[in-house]
Amino acid sequence: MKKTAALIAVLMMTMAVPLAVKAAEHDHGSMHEGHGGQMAQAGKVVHRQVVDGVKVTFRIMDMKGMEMPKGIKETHHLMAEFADAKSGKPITEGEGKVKVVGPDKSEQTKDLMGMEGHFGADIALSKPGKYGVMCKFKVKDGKVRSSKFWYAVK
Ligand SMILES: [Cu+2]
Repeated sequence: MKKTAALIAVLMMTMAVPLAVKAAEHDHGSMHEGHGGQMAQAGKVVHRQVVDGVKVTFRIMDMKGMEMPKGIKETHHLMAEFADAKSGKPITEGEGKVKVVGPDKSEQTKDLMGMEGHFGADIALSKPGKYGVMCKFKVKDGKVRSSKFWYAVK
């Protein structure tokens, strides 16, 4: 009996570790509090593409009206979801970078952070016009893939 309790305690501890890591990843000083699956669905799909066997879906969510810390210039949340193009199975491990070129040619480069079911970054799309979004990402096979699209802000 005692042994079982100890085993459960160990199991709970090992389970708590990845959760703690996740929470830490989330804490990058932005709106990620309570940013779960529901919110991920709230973003509008702006680009979908299959790159070398990996399906990537980009969503952009306007953060207007959300509680943001003062002095933050980021206005939108960019989300990327990866899936195996053949099986449709989501790919939750990987890393990526995104570069956004604004209508005034200004550039911003952000790391995509692993979040619940997606990879995200906060970006500033504060001026109307066309933004070029370039994303480079690496999933478990180690191959670097890229995807780009245009996003217009009115
Ligand atoms: Cu996110």
